[in-house]
Amino acid sequence: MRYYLTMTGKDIKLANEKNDGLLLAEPKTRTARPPFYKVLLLNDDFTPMDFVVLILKQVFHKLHEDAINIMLEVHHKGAGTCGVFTRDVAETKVDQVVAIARKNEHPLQCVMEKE
Ligand code: TYC
Repeated sequence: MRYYLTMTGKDIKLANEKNDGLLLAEPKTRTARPPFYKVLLLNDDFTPMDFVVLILKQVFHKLHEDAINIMLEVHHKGAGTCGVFTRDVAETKVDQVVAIARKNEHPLQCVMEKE
Protein backbone atom coordinates (compact mmCIF):
# COMPACT_ATOMS: atom_id res chain seq x y z
CA MET A 1 0.00 0.00 0.00
CA ARG A 2 1.33 3.43 -0.95
CA TYR A 3 0.97 6.33 1.42
CA TYR A 4 0.98 9.98 0.55
CA LEU A 5 1.64 13.06 2.60
CA THR A 6 -0.85 15.71 1.59
CA MET A 7 -1.19 19.33 2.57
CA THR A 8 -4.52 21.07 2.27
CA GLY A 9 -4.42 24.59 3.54
CA LYS A 10 -2.75 24.29 6.93
CA ASP A 11 -3.55 20.59 7.44
CA ILE A 12 -0.90 17.93 6.95
CA LYS A 13 -2.41 14.47 6.30
CA LEU A 14 -1.18 10.93 5.75
CA ALA A 15 -3.38 9.34 3.07
CA ASN A 16 -3.52 6.15 1.00
CA GLU A 17 -5.52 4.97 -2.00
CA LYS A 18 -8.35 3.82 0.26
CA ASN A 19 -8.87 6.73 2.58
CA ASP A 20 -8.92 10.45 2.56
CA GLY A 21 -6.11 10.78 5.06
CA LEU A 22 -5.32 10.87 8.71
CA LEU A 23 -4.73 14.33 10.13
CA LEU A 24 -1.16 14.38 11.42
CA ALA A 25 -0.64 17.95 12.48
CA GLU A 26 -2.25 21.30 12.55
CA PRO A 27 0.71 23.64 12.45
CA LYS A 28 0.69 26.57 14.85
CA THR A 29 -0.81 29.60 13.21
CA ARG A 30 1.35 32.00 15.25
CA THR A 31 5.09 31.89 14.83
CA ALA A 32 6.91 32.87 18.02
CA ARG A 33 8.87 36.11 17.59
CA PRO A 34 12.10 36.68 19.47
CA PRO A 35 11.74 38.86 22.56
CA PHE A 36 12.62 42.51 22.06
CA TYR A 37 13.92 44.97 24.60
CA LYS A 38 13.45 48.72 24.85
CA VAL A 39 16.53 50.70 25.82
CA LEU A 40 15.67 53.75 27.93
CA LEU A 41 17.64 56.74 29.14
CA LEU A 42 16.72 58.08 32.58
CA ASN A 43 16.80 61.70 33.62
CA ASP A 44 19.12 63.13 36.26
CA ASP A 45 20.00 66.68 37.34
CA PHE A 46 23.69 66.59 36.43
CA THR A 47 24.43 65.05 33.04
CA PRO A 48 24.77 67.88 30.48
CA MET A 49 22.14 67.97 27.74
CA ASP A 50 24.84 68.10 25.04
CA PHE A 51 26.39 64.91 26.39
CA VAL A 52 23.05 63.05 26.19
CA VAL A 53 22.58 64.26 22.60
CA LEU A 54 26.08 62.99 21.78
CA ILE A 55 25.27 59.56 23.26
CA LEU A 56 22.05 59.33 21.25
CA LYS A 57 23.96 60.13 18.06
CA GLN A 58 27.00 57.91 18.72
CA VAL A 59 25.43 54.84 20.32
CA PHE A 60 21.93 54.90 18.84
CA HIS A 61 22.74 56.49 15.45
CA LYS A 62 20.09 59.18 15.85
CA LEU A 63 19.95 62.24 13.62
CA HIS A 64 20.76 65.49 15.47
CA GLU A 65 17.13 66.66 15.59
CA ASP A 66 15.81 63.29 16.76
CA ALA A 67 18.54 63.13 19.42
CA ILE A 68 17.52 66.56 20.75
CA ASN A 69 13.85 65.52 20.87
CA ILE A 70 14.60 62.28 22.75
CA MET A 71 16.90 64.09 25.19
CA LEU A 72 14.16 66.70 25.87
CA GLU A 73 11.57 63.96 26.35
CA VAL A 74 13.82 62.34 28.99
CA HIS A 75 14.49 65.73 30.60
CA HIS A 76 10.77 66.58 30.88
CA LYS A 77 9.18 63.18 31.46
CA GLY A 78 11.90 61.32 33.37
CA ALA A 79 12.63 58.62 30.77
CA GLY A 80 12.64 58.08 27.02
CA THR A 81 13.14 55.27 24.53
CA CYS A 82 16.33 55.24 22.47
CA GLY A 83 15.41 52.14 20.47
CA VAL A 84 14.15 48.55 20.50
CA PHE A 85 16.63 45.69 20.06
CA THR A 86 17.20 41.98 20.60
CA ARG A 87 18.51 41.17 24.08
CA ASP A 88 22.23 41.00 23.20
CA VAL A 89 22.18 44.26 21.27
CA ALA A 90 20.18 46.01 24.02
CA GLU A 91 22.67 44.80 26.68
CA THR A 92 25.59 46.03 24.61
CA LYS A 93 24.00 49.49 24.13
CA VAL A 94 23.29 49.82 27.87
CA ASP A 95 26.89 48.82 28.68
CA GLN A 96 28.28 51.28 26.13
CA VAL A 97 26.20 54.19 27.42
CA VAL A 98 27.10 53.52 31.06
CA ALA A 99 30.80 53.06 30.20
CA ILE A 100 31.01 56.35 28.22
CA ALA A 101 29.05 58.21 30.91
CA ARG A 102 31.26 56.98 33.79
CA LYS A 103 34.43 57.68 31.84
CA ASN A 104 33.21 61.28 31.55
CA GLU A 105 32.11 61.29 35.22
CA HIS A 106 28.41 61.74 34.49
CA PRO A 107 25.72 59.85 36.45
CA LEU A 108 23.59 59.15 33.34
CA GLN A 109 21.57 55.93 33.69
CA CYS A 110 20.50 53.64 30.89
CA VAL A 111 18.27 50.59 31.36
CA MET A 112 16.54 47.94 29.28
CA GLU A 113 12.99 46.70 29.57
CA LYS A 114 11.33 43.67 27.96
CA GLU A 115 8.71 44.73 25.38
N1 TYC B 1 18.25 66.88 33.13
C1 TYC B 1 19.57 67.09 32.57
C2 TYC B 1 19.95 68.57 32.67
O1 TYC B 1 19.10 69.40 32.93
C3 TYC B 1 19.64 66.66 31.11
C4 TYC B 1 19.43 65.20 30.91
C5 TYC B 1 18.63 64.77 29.87
C6 TYC B 1 20.05 64.25 31.73
C7 TYC B 1 18.45 63.42 29.64
C8 TYC B 1 19.88 62.91 31.51
O2 TYC B 1 18.93 61.16 30.22
C9 TYC B 1 19.08 62.48 30.47
N2 TYC B 1 21.22 68.87 32.46
